[in-house]
Amino acid sequence: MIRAFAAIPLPDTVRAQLSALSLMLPLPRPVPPENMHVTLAFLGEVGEPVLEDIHISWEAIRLPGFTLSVKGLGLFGGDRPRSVHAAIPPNPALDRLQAKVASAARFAGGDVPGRKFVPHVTLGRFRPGEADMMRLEHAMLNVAGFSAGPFEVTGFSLYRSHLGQRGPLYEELAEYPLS
Ligand code: 3AM
Repeated sequence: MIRAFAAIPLPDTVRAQLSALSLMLPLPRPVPPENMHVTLAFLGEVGEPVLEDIHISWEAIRLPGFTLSVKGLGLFGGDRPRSVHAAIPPNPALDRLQAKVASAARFAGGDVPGRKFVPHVTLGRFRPGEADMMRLEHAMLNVAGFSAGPFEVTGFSLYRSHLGQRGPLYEELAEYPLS
């Protein structure tokens, strides 16, 4: 079984900006810049034959490239925050791509969670009680005006996630260019 997901890789310049941003936040486990991306569809643990079918379905996607920006910060988890992210303003082309990637994967036999798509770049994750939320939210207010981009999105990729004690390691398995 392969733990896999689809995501938009970010330009080095944007990852450097996001990395500098995350240094301003008291994050117990910041996401390293090489792991920063915009997740489109999480596939979970998937068998190789299904992953191959999903790969073929993603190769058939024909959609135009578009521009993307990053603006502001947010928390996921409601009353029990579990991650902090840089937000992505509403972007119909991104929504269209995400819907296509998710529906193609489901049609090919993938089990993609049906939760609402909230585009973001995760900067840090934490278990309950692991982060000092007062300090974190104060620091987030200080950098609330953060923005990066716009930059061109020219494709998305299939990643394998290797879970390790030092955090996940993402291996790019395939690239899917947008026209
Ligand atoms: O980088 P982000 O946070 O956007 O949160 C995980 C990460 O996305 C997400 O898949 C991406 C690569 O690991 N992920 C992990 N487990 C998940 C799950 N059970 C999940 N997304 C949905 N359901």
